[in-house]
Amino acid sequence: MKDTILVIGSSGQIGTELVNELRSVYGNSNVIASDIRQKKSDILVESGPFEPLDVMDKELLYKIVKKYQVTQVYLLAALLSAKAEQNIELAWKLNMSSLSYVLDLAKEKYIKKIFWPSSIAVFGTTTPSIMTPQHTIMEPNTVYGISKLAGERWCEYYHQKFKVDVRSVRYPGLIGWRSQPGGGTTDYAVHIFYEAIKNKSYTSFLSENTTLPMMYMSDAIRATLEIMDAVAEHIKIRSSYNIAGLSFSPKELAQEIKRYIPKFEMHYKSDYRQAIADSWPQNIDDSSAFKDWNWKSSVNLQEMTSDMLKNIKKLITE
Ligand code: AKB
Repeated sequence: MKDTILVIGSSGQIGTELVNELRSVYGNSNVIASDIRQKKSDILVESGPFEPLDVMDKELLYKIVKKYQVTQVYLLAALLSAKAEQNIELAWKLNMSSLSYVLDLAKEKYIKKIFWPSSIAVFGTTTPSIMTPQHTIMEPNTVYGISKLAGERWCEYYHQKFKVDVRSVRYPGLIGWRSQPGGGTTDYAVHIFYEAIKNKSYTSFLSENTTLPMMYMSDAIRATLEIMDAVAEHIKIRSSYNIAGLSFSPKELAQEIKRYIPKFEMHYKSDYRQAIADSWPQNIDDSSAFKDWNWKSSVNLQEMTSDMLKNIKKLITE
């Protein structure tokens, strides 16, 4: 049987790119984009089906799944780390009920496969921060991190008890030019490029030496498709896999941008997001993902910087 895919949260940073990629693999009409908001002049709406959906509306979710006979769900809707701290009830409710509804869809055999992203936010200040292992101390102190850790436990539970085929990676901060991030602690690493091109200056809300795990969007999309394509028996970890890409500080990124824009000036003014970043690892050991499904990142800091600058310049001048 042909697969029909529902992407929940399709207007967000990952969704925008993932829907395009999935449509090129599965065909436009077999990938249903859905989001609570629909972007104006949204390319995703023009290239294939779009359904407005508040994922906390369980009835509507079930209706859409039945209408299109959906077989796979990519659940990307979530409140990210910084925004979640400002609305803890909504963050907990949205992040947990969406996952619980989608896991139940698979348990009740409406769908066959789920992708649900976890995050490096599952780690906390007591986690070893250098080459953070796959299995380690996990005591997150943000509502986002707590919801992702709880989500990981639910995924493993549903896999063990009900044979639900759910797959997950712990995304680092994601950097891409096709869409803007919203409400994360790692968002500075995208905003900096727009400000460098437009104003030749940027004020970072994280301090200069705050090193965090990051990843270029092309690698993140490839990781997502590769884990979903892998043979089920190879996916030994049903909570979520560590995946690593790049690792850099605001200062190192600024230095790299300066190679292309020599007049670029970087300033620092930390805010509440600094404490969140300080609780996260600096870099990640992703050897389990490599061993089980052959994961390997491919984009380095130099390649990412030049690609971001080239494409954002084009976007701004178009
Ligand atoms: C965030 O900053 O909240 C996200 C994440 C690391 O999950 N980008």
